[in-house]
Amino acid sequence: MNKIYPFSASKTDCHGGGKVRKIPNVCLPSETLKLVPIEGKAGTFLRTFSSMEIFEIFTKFSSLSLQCKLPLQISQKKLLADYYNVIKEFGGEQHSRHDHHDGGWKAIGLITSGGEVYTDKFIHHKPFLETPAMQMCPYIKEILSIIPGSKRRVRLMFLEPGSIIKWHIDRTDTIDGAISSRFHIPIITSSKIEFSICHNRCHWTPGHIYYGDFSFPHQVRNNWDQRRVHLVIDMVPNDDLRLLLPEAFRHERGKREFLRMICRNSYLLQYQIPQKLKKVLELLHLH
Ligand SMILES: O=C(O)CCC(=O)C(=O)O
Repeated sequence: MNKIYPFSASKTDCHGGGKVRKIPNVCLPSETLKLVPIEGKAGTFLRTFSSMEIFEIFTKFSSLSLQCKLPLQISQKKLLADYYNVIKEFGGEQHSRHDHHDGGWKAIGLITSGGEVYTDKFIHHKPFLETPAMQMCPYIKEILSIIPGSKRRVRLMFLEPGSIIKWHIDRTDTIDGAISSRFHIPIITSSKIEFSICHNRCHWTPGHIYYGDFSFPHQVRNNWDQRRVHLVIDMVPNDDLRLLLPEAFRHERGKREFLRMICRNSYLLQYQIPQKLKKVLELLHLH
């Protein structure tokens, strides 16, 4: 964590003809400047905020919750059995948003636009269909049948050891909208994974279904020495689905809408615009 060290110095350190004189701090020679850590509550506060992104500070200040658990129990054993069936036949293919990861983010599609295992984008006029990999997942089919509403993409998603999913936003992935909402069921994971949606630290564990609002900036770091595996289910938002979320979470919709706009703009300024400018400069340099 970053340390905050304001400059401070003694007022009697500057010497003039052997006699110690009191002079203002501004003319002290640099070797007399000392770094003093700020202690107490102010120090803790500054250290915490200096290590955060601006959008994290907004959601932390307003105590905005962007994740919750659904009241449904999942059998970890049955889910693992489906996963092992699938990986006997299929490997993962890299996520097509290469700007969002370092190469270690992969997926096997169980429901995709068009029904091909390795299509991870929505293709206009191609409906969401089960892929051949879904035939190996009797338990996942059972889970999907108890979550109310239409399914969009359903994927087994991997994050390889040491890999990173960089801060990014998925604009339309929110239960507050009308297009898509994302649910995760961890299959293989560890407490060493660092997963954040703005300032919310997501310690998601197997045996549960979680909702996360991925329309806010989020990132994942796999600091573990094994592959992290999640089942990721994208659903068309609907009221039955919303009723599965805790009441307090549902009631924060207005607050989320306001902060979503602020966090998106902060993300654009901090990440997206500089990245785009860099690309333009690289192109100009090449030609
Ligand atoms: O795998 C995760 O936990 C993050 C997922 C993610 O970044 C995404 O779905 O856009």
